[in-house]
Formats: sequence, structure tokens, C-alpha cells
Amino acid sequence: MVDTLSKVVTIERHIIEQERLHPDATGDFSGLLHDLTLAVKLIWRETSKAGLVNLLGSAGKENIHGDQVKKLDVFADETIYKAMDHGGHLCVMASEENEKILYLPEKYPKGKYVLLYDPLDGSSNIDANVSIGTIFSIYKRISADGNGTEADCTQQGLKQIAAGYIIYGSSTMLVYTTGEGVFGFTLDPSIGEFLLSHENIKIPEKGKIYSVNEGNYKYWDEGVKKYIKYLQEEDKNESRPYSLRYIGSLVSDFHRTLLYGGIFMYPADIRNKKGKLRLMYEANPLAMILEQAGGVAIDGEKRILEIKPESLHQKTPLFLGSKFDIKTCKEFIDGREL
Ligand code: P6P
Repeated sequence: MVDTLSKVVTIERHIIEQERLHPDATGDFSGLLHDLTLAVKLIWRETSKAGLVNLLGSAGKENIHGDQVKKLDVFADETIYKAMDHGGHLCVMASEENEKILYLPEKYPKGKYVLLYDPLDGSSNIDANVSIGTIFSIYKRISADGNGTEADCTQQGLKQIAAGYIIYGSSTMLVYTTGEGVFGFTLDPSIGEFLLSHENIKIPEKGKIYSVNEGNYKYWDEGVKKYIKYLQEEDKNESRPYSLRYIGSLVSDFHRTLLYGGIFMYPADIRNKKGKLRLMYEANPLAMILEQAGGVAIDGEKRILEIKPESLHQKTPLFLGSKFDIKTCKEFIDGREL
């Protein structure tokens, strides 16, 4: 048993060891991540048995984006809020499922951090048992004290102090960064602990997979269309044609891109000038993780992390992946010919 323990790094131990890298750390941030890990385990418990307890199916509500809200969405949203509202680490939260920012109950102390989260992304896939995920982003407050503000929740992605996601799939993994590299933890259901399984994840410099919903092809700009055709041409030196892999669950498509390399795209199109994905809840946290892993995330023109948010739920086109692949994609967006 002792030998096993010397090899096992739980997420709690990793967070404490990461905290020691910051002499001015107070343990406040570690407490925040600990509370979030508990919330995620509760969500995992329900997602892993959703089919059995009739949590599937629509809760009959629509969220502000017009998506049918599934019962697991509601459960995940409420679970994160209730797990995080009393620890004294946060001054405000914002959820992709809620139009307004989420104040904490008056009776609880307010802290110096801000939590943004997408409680259960990809939820339209729940009934098909496709992997889904939670995405989170942590900022330091910019308001003075007391309740946080909308300005606290609409900071540039560059200001994130941590970002992560949990993928509820064949195994449940938590991947996060605090700006010192990207680390993956796999849940051991037998002990209910997230154990370090992927130390310092780095995305390959170049991939051979592209990931996009080609059903939208006719709505895209010419540059994006030409890039897709380029990927489909044969060139053995550049491993083309690439393979197309698209799950339609962002956390799953992102996780595969992070580990295998290549490119994920959700471009703007003539129907959705800003694309479909949300800047604050999806693009920013995934962009921080990807850049920490040596990848690139752009909106077609500039770094996602440099976008100055104008509203809490604004959308952005998203191109993310290996350096080589994003560079090539950008050349086509900027007018390169086949
Ligand atoms: P489409 C799921 O609904 C989601 O928000 C992301 O998880 C996913 O990447 C995207 O939408 C899929 O959108 O238009 O391809 O079905």
C-alpha cells in the first residue's frame, strides 16, 4: 500500500504542490478547486447512471440560446452553484445556462475569485450516451469588495488564472491548467479520487485530423471552404488527405484535438456572423489550456485570449489546434489559393 501511495498523485495533492510554486498563495485557490472537484464528482455520479434514473429527456425549459435544456443540464448547473456558493473563495459566478450573473447568498462570505462555467456542454448528446463535459474558467475579481459584478465576469481571456474541463466519457477525466502546464486526472471510481494520469500535456506540432460540422459547408466564407478542400487533397508529405472526426460535443472534440493534434473549427457563417460557441464559457477556457499545451486558438483573425468581451454570452468563431494546422488554416482565411 505504501508503495502504491508513493506513485499515486491525487488532484488534491497536485493542487497543493502547484500552490507551493506560488509563495504568495494563501490556500484560498486550492480550496476553490477542491470544492469544484466535489461538484464534478456529484455530476459524474448522475451522468454515469442517467439512463437508469430517468434523468434523461428534456426538462421542458429552453435556455437563453434557445436550446432545449435537458434535466442533467439543470442538475449540473445547480450542483456547481451549491458546491461553490459557501466556501468564501468567490465573489460571483456566471453560468452558460443563466442569462444573468449569479450572486452568492448574502449569508456567505465573499472571496477574491470569479468562476465562469458551462455546466454540461454537449448536452444535446446526452440521450445518445455520447461523452459530454463541464468547462470552467477562474479569474481574480477586479471589483473592490462585496458582491462581484458583470465586469468581473467579462474580463479578457488573458486574465484567466485557471481553466479546465471535465469529460464524462469511457473514463471521466479532469484536465486543468493554472498557467504552469496542462495536467490530466482520471477518476478512479473505486476510491472516488481523480488520479494524475497525463503529466504536462503537449499538443503535437502538426496533426492529420480535422474536426468541423461539414453540414454547414455552403454557409462558410470562401477561405474556409478552400482550406477544407486543401485538407482533402492527397499529399503524402503532409499526411493529406486528413481524416474528418466530428462528435458534436465540444469537450470531446477538443480533448481528442489536444491529445492527437490537428484542428477543430466552428467558423462563422452567413447565418451566424459570430459562429455558435461562447467566448466566456467555451472559447476562453479551452484557449488557455491549448496555449499552455503549445497550441493556438484564434477567431479567424486574432488570439481568442485577446478578444475584449462586450457581453456575458457573446459568441465567437473558433479555430484551435496544432501550430502548423492553424497557421495553414489562417493562410487560406487570408486569401491563399489552392
Ligand atoms: P453543431 C453542443 O450543443 C455544442 O454547444 C458544442 O458542444 C458542440 O461543439 C457544438 O454545439 C456542435 O454544434 O452545430 O455542429 O451541432
